[in-house]
Amino acid sequence: AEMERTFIAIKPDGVQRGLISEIISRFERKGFKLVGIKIMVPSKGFAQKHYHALKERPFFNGLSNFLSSGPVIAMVWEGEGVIRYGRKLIGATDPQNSEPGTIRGDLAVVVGRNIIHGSDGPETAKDEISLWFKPEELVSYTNNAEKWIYG
Ligand code: DAT
Ligand code: MG
Repeated sequence: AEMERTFIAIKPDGVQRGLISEIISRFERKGFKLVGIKIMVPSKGFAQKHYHALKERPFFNGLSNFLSSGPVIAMVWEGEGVIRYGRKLIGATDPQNSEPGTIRGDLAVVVGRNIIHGSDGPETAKDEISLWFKPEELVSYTNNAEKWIYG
């Protein structure tokens, strides 16, 4: 299997709304493997770093304030195709356009409160994982179900 890793974060709205276990369970039931997880309140500077690619956008300041407004669940998930498929589980950026069955489609209404972040490609996955996690915070292990998930 072509294993890869992606960075997934439950934003402060998802945490406050009690959606942590709901969101984790969707990745877990799919067959992806959790290799890193922590709860933290990012500083505004940290949030700006995370969203640096969007610094010219009009919503950048509000977005950075929002991400730093409360606890975030930061995670790294591993699996075949997890970067691209994680984005499918999450759904479109604007929940008004997210399909039913996706996390944002089922659980969110407006773009400014879309409850979850996921890396959008291999490069951003690498950058975001190293921004949020030290190497020793990530755990490599064999899950016994893997042979049933991957054959
Ligand atoms: P995504 O989170 O789907 O990768 P993105 O990287 O383009 O989307 O934007 C990051 C976040 O910024 C997004 O989850 C919500 C916020 N955002 C995006 N577009 C926005 C807009 N037009 N107005 C307000 N917030 C927006
Ligand atoms: Mg993005």
